[in-house]
Amino acid sequence: MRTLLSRRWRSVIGERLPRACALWAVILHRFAASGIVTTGAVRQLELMETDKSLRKHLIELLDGGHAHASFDDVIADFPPKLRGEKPAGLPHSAWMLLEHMRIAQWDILDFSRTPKYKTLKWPEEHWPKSPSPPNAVAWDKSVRSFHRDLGAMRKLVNDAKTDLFAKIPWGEGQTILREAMLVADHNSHHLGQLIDVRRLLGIWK
Ligand code: NI
Repeated sequence: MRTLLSRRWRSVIGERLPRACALWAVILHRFAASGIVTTGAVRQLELMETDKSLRKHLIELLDGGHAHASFDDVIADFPPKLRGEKPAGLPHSAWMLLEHMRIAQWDILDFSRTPKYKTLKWPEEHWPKSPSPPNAVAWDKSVRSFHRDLGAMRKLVNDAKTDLFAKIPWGEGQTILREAMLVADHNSHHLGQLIDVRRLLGIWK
């Protein structure tokens, strides 16, 4: 069907409006129904809204804390003298879990963005050698690195130029979508263990 708008204006509506709010979806649907804009432009808008929504959900998943305690809730006020303690019956201290989370997250981020990515050796390069941190500076450094790498993963996911579904060229079928979910999943798993450690040490609220 011939539309009432010129090709130029149809392309402006098709390309620029998708960046505007979802209300345009409703308005454009009306326009499409009356033939003012093409259904292709509406489809493009819907795809962009879906893409935006998926990125938003992934960021929420990475941030955690919606259905359980957040990283900061568990780590922030961890008493220095208990950071190397393995509670009876559990295999890990808080330091071991914190470092393992940091390393794994770094590893996944590194794989996601580095063509020359090199696999870490399991398990020796995934866990710290000692159950206790060498000092409080090392603990703080690990926490800061964790935040920095999580921020980098969020940025990668939030970047409209990142194709969440494209196969990572140096991988074996993995996508950024999969890697972001893996980070969130791995963090959530070990955060639960950290809460158990705190509970058994008598320092969980
Ligand atoms: Ni793990």
